[in-house]
Amino acid sequence: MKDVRIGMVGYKFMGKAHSNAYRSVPMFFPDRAKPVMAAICGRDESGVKQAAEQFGWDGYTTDWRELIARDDIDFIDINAPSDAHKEIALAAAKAGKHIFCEKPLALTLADAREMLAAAEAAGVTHMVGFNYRFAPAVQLAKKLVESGRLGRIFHFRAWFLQDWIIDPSFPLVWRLQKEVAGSGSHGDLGAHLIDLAHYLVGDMTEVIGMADTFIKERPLPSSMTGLSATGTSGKDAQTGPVTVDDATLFMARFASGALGSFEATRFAAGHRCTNSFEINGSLGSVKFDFERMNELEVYFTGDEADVQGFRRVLATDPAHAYAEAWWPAGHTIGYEHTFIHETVELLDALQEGRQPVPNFHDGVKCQAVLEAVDRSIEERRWVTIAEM
Ligand code: SOE
Repeated sequence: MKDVRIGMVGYKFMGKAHSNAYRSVPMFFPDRAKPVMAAICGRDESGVKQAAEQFGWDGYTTDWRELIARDDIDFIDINAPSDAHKEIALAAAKAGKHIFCEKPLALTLADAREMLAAAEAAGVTHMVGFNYRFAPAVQLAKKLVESGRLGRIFHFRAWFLQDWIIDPSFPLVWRLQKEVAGSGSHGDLGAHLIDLAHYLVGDMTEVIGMADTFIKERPLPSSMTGLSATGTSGKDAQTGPVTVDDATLFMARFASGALGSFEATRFAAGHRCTNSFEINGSLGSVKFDFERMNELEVYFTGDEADVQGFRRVLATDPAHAYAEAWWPAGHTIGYEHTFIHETVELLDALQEGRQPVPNFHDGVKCQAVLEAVDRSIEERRWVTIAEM
């Protein structure tokens, strides 16, 4: 089995999560191809050098074009801010490199389609980073839906709640600037919910939404990393407009006939990373909450009347996806494992000469729903996905 040599663009929050995944695969999935951490790229030389040393990369550069030009690099991992995705992906495809790109795939649906077309024309492998699919409890939900054990699906109800920008003095980081992030809670958090809905229940046909930006002006940042930042203050204080949504809610109809409701917000006090969904079918229901990501609550209508109720299934048994690679049953796993499993899917796909799932098709599908919701808000009407 051939080693897979990686060049990675971006080294902050997602860069750390991906680096950890590359380092962990050989230890926990030794039968897979080995990811070789060839080089990383970032704009700030001292920052990228320090990250290369800390995360264990063989080298670093401040110019992503250098990574793409290298013959000894097989695939490019793009986890820089969203406005950088398209240019790097197009150049990588042109050079025949396989591509892994963080979500949301692009700033617009048109850009996402261009990225997919370029990857397909080049015949390269493409993957998009919807990591929550890879939680074993989510895979169990998928299995229960797909095998028909929940019966006909009536409802998909999902909410992704965070609270890290409630303070009006929290600075205007890149995630709050439309030209860099594309959108706010909608593209950052809603994108995950949309992808989970596609994965678990299938395509949507129409949507209608509402959104708001509660804090419209914020201090400019003086420094930021991950989700933490400090703002300019005192005599240096400067502010700028928030150009993305703080919260977006929408309703959807699925092609299967199921009804969906979605809520993404960064203003839900006390909720740090509540990525949750519930699916209700004619034979039962499931409930997932990422903050308790090892568990899936399951209810079956067929249970005896005297023991009916939701049961808590701990998805750590050998019966559950990826569980055997980790610890004895009941010994739980965490956020970082979703990225490790995602990497295993990418490596398997490369090995088997197929596209991984989720790939740029899924990225485009998600982007179409994101944009349909935006259009429905602007035009105050139901928007069909077919018209996008
Ligand atoms: C920040 O809102 C963030 O880290 C998102 O960017 C991720 O995609 C999500 O998984 C958790 O929250």
